[in-house]
Amino acid sequence: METKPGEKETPATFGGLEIRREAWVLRNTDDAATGSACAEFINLNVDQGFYSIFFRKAPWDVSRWPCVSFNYRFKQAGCALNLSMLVNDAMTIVEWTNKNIEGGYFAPSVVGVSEPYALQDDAWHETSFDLRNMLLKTRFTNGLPPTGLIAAELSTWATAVNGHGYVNPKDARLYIDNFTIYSNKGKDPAFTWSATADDGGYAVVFDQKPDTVPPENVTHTEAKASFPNTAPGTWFLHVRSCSKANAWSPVAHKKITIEP
Ligand SMILES: [Ca+2]
Repeated sequence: METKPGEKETPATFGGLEIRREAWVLRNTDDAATGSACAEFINLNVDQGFYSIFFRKAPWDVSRWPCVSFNYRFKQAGCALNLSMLVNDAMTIVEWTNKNIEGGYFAPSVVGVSEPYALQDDAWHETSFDLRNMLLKTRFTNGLPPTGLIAAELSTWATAVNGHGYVNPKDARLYIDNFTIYSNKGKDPAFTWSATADDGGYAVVFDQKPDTVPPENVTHTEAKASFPNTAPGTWFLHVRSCSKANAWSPVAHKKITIEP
């Protein structure tokens, strides 16, 4: 099924966050990078398990939507996972937790690393990669194929770290939030965030510094902000909420990149 420009995908057309092989995926409402829930990936097998969950099964146009990002939290150390997908029907691997073994099964399919290699320290982190750039630097150094670039079946897939097969701990837990496929093109960024009934307003700053703390003045009364005609570069949104009793929250930061 295809969506029209501007139309939002439904869960049916998205076809994501579902079981692929030897793993469970659940909705977890006890933890979240943002909001009130995340997805929980559970490894079912102790030896040689695939620990494979689809992030997104349905195809998408990589030239139009080249970038992928998500937040993650490993509850334990020791997982070895690739990000696996098909690009124009060929197996394509983005390394995530570690480098693949030289001469190993996945090595010929590696197009890049979702940098830096994943931190497995029971804290939330964000990772992102530009799949189109990776393909231009590896598989299509003479230019992209005229038929275009179609990716599908993006999932986790166990890999080996020491030549002895898959090594993810039995019952390993991995939390995922804010999975997004997107483009860095476009100069009119717009944001929304989760509001609570107790919010009286928000202090919002949009600048090019990572750690700005907005002063305690309400600049926005609704949980949204847009910044038309923003110049190319790396930008940061900084938001604090002010409760109806006039208590200010800590700052939330969100980084975005705008390509020329
Ligand atoms: Ca969430």
